[in-house]
Amino acid sequence: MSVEPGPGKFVTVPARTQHTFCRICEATCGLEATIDGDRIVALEPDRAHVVTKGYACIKGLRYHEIHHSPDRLRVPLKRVDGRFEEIGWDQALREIGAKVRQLVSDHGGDSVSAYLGNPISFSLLPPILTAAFLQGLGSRNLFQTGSQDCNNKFAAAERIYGFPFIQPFPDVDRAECLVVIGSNPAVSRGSFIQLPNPIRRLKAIEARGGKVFHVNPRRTETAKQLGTHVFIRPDTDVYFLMSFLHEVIARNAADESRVDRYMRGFDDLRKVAEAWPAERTSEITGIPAPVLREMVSAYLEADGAALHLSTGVNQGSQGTLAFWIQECINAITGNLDRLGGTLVGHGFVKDFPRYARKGGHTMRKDVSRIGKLPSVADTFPAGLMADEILTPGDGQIRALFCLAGNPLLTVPNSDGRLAKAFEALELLVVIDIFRNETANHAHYILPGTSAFQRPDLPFVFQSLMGVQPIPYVQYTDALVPLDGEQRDETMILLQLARACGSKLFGSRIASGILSTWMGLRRVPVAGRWLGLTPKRFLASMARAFRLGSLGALRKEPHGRLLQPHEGGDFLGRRVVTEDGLVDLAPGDLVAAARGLDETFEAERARRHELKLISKREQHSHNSWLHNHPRFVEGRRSTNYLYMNPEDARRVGVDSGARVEVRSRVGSVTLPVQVTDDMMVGAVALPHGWGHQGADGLSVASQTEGVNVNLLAADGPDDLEYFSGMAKLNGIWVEVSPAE
Ligand SMILES: Nc1nc2c(c(=O)[nH]1)N[C@H]1C(S)=C(S)[C@@H](COP(=O)(O)OP(=O)(O)OC[C@H]3O[C@@H](n4cnc5c(=O)[nH]c(N)nc54)[C@H](O)[C@@H]3O)O[C@H]1N2
Ligand SMILES: Nc1nc2c(c(=O)[nH]1)N[C@H]1C(S)=C(S)[C@@H](COP(=O)(O)OP(=O)(O)OC[C@H]3O[C@@H](n4cnc5c(=O)[nH]c(N)nc54)[C@H](O)[C@@H]3O)O[C@H]1N2
Ligand code: SF4
Ligand SMILES: [Mo]
Repeated sequence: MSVEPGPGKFVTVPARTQHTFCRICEATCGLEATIDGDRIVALEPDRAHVVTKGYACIKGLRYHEIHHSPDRLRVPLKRVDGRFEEIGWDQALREIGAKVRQLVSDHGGDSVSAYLGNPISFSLLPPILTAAFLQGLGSRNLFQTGSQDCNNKFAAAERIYGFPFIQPFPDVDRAECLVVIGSNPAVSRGSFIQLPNPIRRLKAIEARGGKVFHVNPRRTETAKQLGTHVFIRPDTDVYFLMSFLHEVIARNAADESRVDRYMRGFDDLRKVAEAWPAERTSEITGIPAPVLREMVSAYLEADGAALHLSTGVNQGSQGTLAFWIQECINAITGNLDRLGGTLVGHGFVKDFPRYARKGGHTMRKDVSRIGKLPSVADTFPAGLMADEILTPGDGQIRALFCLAGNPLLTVPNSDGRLAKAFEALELLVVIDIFRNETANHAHYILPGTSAFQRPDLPFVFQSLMGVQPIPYVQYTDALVPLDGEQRDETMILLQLARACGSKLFGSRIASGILSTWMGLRRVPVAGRWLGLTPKRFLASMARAFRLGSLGALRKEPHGRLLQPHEGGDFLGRRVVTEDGLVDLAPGDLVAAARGLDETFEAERARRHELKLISKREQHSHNSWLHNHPRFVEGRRSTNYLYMNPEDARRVGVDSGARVEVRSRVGSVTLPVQVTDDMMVGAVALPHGWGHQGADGLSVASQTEGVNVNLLAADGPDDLEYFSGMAKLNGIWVEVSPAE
C-alpha cells in the first residue's frame, strides 16, 4: 500500500498485481509483479503461466532490485573534459545528429557503426530498428553479440537449409536420447531453445527410459543432476562429431529413403567422415572409442534422438563445421523434423524464411573491410571492431552506437586494443541503463529503459525463429513509468534516426520487417513515425503476426498457447535452398573439412598443454548483474580459476592460492579453486568480470574479479573464418603461482 496526497486529504492506493515475462535470458519466464505506485515491490514466478508454470530463477526474481538501483541512468550525459555532465535530450540529439551527418557526408555511411548487446535483443523492436538505423545511413557496420555466442549456427544453417534463422531444436519433452554438447542448462537455461525448468524436463527423459549425455570439459551442474557425463578436451568437438558421423555411417544407420527424398550431398558427406574413426580422434578428444560407440548406440536405438551443441562449441575454433556435422547426423538418421527428434518452429510469421530470403533480408553476401570475413545475418564480427576503428582508409569506422552492450568486457581482447580503439573514436554514444565500463569512454550516454518499463512481444528467436518446444505467445505492457528522463529504446532510435538523417524505413530490412507486415508503404523519413508509441508499433506487429489486438493478448496475461508441433512439416516443404533439399555437403565446408587433418596434428602436438574455457555462473549474467549486492556477496565477489587437482599439483597451488594465467595475448591474476569437476588439462574462468574502473556501478566496482577476455585474441586471423566467431574456448594458457 502507498499513501498519496489527494486534494486536501490522503488517499490510500492499493498495491496491484501485474503479469509479465522476464527478458534476461531465452527462457523468458512468466512473472507476477506486485507494484506499489511506481515501485515494483516483489516478483514471484507466474504459477498460471501456460508454459513456464511457476518456474523462474534468482536473477529474474530479483530483477526489480536491478531496475530500482540508485545507479540507474536517469538523464542524458555528455563527457566534457573527462567528466560527465547532464545535458538535455534536444541538445544531445542535435549534437549527435550533426556529427553523424558530417561523418557520413565526409567519409560515407560505413564510418558510422553500432554494437547491439545481449539484453536488448530480448525485446522485439530495438534490434530491428538498430539494423534499420544503420542501413538508413548506408552503413554495413553492425556488430552484435552473435559473434560471441552463435554466428556459426547462422552461417551453417544458411548453407544447409537456405536461411540463417532456420534452427532446428530438440523436442526435449518427447526425445528418448539427448546428447548435450557444450551447454549447461541448469545454469544457462539453454540457447536456441526456450527451456524454462530444464532440470525437470531433462530428468523426465530418463524417467521415461531415455538417455541423456553431457559432453563437456567440465562436469556441470546439469550433469551432476542427471544423465551420463563424458569429458571432452576443449575445442575438439568437431573431431568427436566426425567420429560420431563415421560410426553412424559405418553401421549403415542412415535412413536412405529419407536422405534420397529430402537431401543432397550424402556421398560427399560420407567421404568426409571416412577419415575419422573413433580410434583416431580419441587421442585428442579424450573420449575413448568404446564410450563414443556407446553413445552412438543409445542415439540410434532411441525412438527419437537429438544432438544439441551450444555455446561451448560455438565459441571454439571450428564451430561452423561442428554444427554442420551435428545437423547432418540428426538429418540422415531420420531425427530431423520428427517428434522426439529435432523440430523447426514456425514462429509467428508464416513462411518467414522463404519471404525473407526472397527479399534478401539477413542474407547479405559481402565481406568486411579488414580481414575480408563474410558478413553473417547482415552483421560483422565484433572481434573486428578494434581493427575497423584503428586502421585508416576508406570505410574506417569513426562513430559507434553501443546499445545495451558492454564490449569492453565481453569482446575478445577487450580493454586492451578495444579500449584504445574506443578512445580513438570521434563519436561514441552509449544507450544503457547503467554507466558501465564501455560508457566511461562515451561522448554521450543516453538513458534507456529496463525491461519493466517497456511493452513487449516475444523477441526475434521466438517471434521469427520459433525455437519453442511448446509454442505460445505473450504480450506485456510496461509495468512502471519512465523515471527521470529515460526514454524507450524504440523512441531513442527513431529520434536518433531523424537527428542523423537516417532514411530508416527506406532501408530494405525495415521496409521488409516492419512496413510490409504492418501494411504500410515505404516511408522515407523517420519523422512520420515519431508520433507512434512503442505500444502502437507492437499493436501493428501483433496484427501483422495474426495474433489479434493487444487488447485480446492482454486478456491472456499468462500467455496463449499456439498450435503444438506435429513434426514432419519441414522437409520437402519449408527448406528454402534453391532446390528445396537439405544440403549435407556445402562446398566450402567440405573443402574446409579437408583442412582438419592439419589442425588435428597441431592439436596432437599440444595435447599435454593447458586450455582455458569460459564458465557461466548462477548469479551473473554476462557482465551486467554484478551490480546487485546479493549477487556478489562473500566469496561471490570475485571469479576463480577452476582447475583439476592433478593440474594444480603440477602448478604447485591449492584452493585459495593466487595464480597468474597467461595467454599469447595477455594475462590475469586471480584465486584458484581446485576441483575434480574439471577435466585434466582444462581450466575454466567465468567471464563478465573486471569492473574495478566502473565508477558508475557502485557495487560492481567493489568486486575483485578479472576480465577473462584480456586472454582472448581479436582480429581477423584469430576469428573463425565462416562466422567470425571469437575463440573464447580452448585458449592455450600457462598457469603459475602469482608472486
Ligand atoms: N570470455 C567470454 N566472453 C563472453 C562470453 C563467454 O562465455 N566467455 N559470453 C558471450 C555472450 S554469450 C554474450 S551474449 C556476450 C554479451 O555481451 P554484451 O551484450 O556486450 O554484454 P552484457 O554484459 O550482456 O551487457 C549488457 C549491457 O546492457 C545493459 N542493459 C541491460 N538491460 C538493458 C535494457 O533493458 N536496456 C538498455 N538500454 N541496456 C540494458 C547493461 O547495463 C549492460 O551494460 O558476452 C560474450 N562474452
Ligand atoms: N546464469 C546465467 N545464465 C545465462 C547467461 C549467464 O551469463 N549467466 N548467459 C546467457 C547467454 S547470453 C547465453 S548465449 C546462454 C548460453 O547457454 P548455453 O549455450 O547453454 O551455454 P553455457 O551454459 O555457457 O554452457 C557452455 C558449456 O560449454 C562447456 N564448454 C566449454 N568449452 C567447451 C568445449 O570446447 N567443448 C564442449 N563440448 N563444451 C565446452 C562449458 O563447460 C559449459 O558448461 O546462457 C544464457 N544464460
Ligand atoms: S531463467 Fe531466470 S533469467 Fe532466464 S528468463 Fe527465467 S527468470 Fe529470467
Ligand atoms: Mo549469449
